[in-house]
Amino acid sequence: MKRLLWLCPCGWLRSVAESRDLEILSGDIALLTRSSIAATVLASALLFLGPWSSQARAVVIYDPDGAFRLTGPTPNDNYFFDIQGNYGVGMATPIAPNYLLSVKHLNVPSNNVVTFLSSSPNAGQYSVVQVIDHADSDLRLIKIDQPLAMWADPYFGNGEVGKDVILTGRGTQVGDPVFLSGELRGWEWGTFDGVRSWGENTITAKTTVNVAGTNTPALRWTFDPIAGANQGQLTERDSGGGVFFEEDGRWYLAGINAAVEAPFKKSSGGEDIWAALFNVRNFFPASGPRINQTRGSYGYATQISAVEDWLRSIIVDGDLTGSGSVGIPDFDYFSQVYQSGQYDWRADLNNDGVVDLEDWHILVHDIAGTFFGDVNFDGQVDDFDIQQILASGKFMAGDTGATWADGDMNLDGRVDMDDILLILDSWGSTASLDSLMTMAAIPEPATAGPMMLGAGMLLARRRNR
Ligand SMILES: [Ca+2]
Ligand SMILES: [Ca+2]
Ligand SMILES: [Ca+2]
Repeated sequence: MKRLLWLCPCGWLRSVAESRDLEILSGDIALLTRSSIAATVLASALLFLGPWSSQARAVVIYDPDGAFRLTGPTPNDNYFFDIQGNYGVGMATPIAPNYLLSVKHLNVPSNNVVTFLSSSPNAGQYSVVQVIDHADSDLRLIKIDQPLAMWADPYFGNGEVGKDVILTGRGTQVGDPVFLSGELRGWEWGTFDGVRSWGENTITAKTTVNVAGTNTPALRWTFDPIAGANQGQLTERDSGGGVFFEEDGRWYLAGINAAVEAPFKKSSGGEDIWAALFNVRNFFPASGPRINQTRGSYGYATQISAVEDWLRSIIVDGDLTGSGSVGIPDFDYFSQVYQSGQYDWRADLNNDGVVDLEDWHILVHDIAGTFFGDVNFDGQVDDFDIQQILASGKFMAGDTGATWADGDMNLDGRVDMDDILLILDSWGSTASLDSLMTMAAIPEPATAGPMMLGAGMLLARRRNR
């Protein structure tokens, strides 16, 4: 493979001259994909050598302008490009209907916008109404004015190291190859064009990097010379792009692109080389002694799991639909989450790792400030609620997909005596017990008797408290 790289005419690599005024580990960064370059080189070489069957990456390989990045589609039905918005020259990733994560160091004005691709379920432009910068990392939380259709699950576990990840960004084209003592070591950062790209890598360490004046908790990977694996590295202006991995069939946002190791010098005090190197041995860093290790350059993303408490303190507020208030739509959303059995961190209101009826109680009582049975959401549990339940016609009708407004209080899709028990527990002083008894008497005689008895027992219990 390396021999083929050597033999290859490399005239296809773009020659770029661009001013570089970035500081180490604080510049805007971008992404290029090494193996696609290697594959292109290999393909070029093989074309001279004999018949060549095209590969899936051909669309990238043979694009004359961005030929050496994977510019799409991304894996999983373009998920990674659909879910992210453009923010300044970088990107932002939503983690709730109305909150996105990006980076401080892009210095995007606070009144900016986030724009999604027209192909995305989130398609359109959203106004930023608030930015909240994290005090001890490069992260910026962005609040927008309208709820999105799709967002990512942030990763709050402890298992990042060893995970294969998807890197995403909007960075530069690929520049000139970089040689040291005649040996290919990587490629310079090319022209910035804002085109999105993606690649793959593996998280190898948790560390901290100095970005935006903070010691940012970070996930680290290396740009390894692995052909055919979409091995990616960040370059200029990929800041804010998401780093994702899959676990148990679900994709998680593990990090936000923050920094990349650059520049390098061929001699102490020599010219800065802004490049993605797959072997940094015998180069000099921006300052300091010659690097003795044989390794790829490092890339870094801010570790989302390190800021879980911060995110929860802002986002986990019961407004599950991102409407700006808490009400029946949030109850219905919670019901969907609960019934699906899937974990939604925003619905885990007591932060115990599960979404269950304890969270439901917190949402209805503590956050929304109402009671089970207040189906018309006026703060009272009374005759009007019972009338609404009766009018919906779902009482004792089996599993009808009933919602809060129908009278389903325990989130099983039915309106039955289990719900009546919950309603009895919050029965208001203005309510008429007759209406509740009328309701409980509706079923056929065969079942009405025990139910009446049950209701009577509960009422007795309640009075005795
Ligand atoms: Ca919980
Ligand atoms: Ca009510
Ligand atoms: Ca129910």
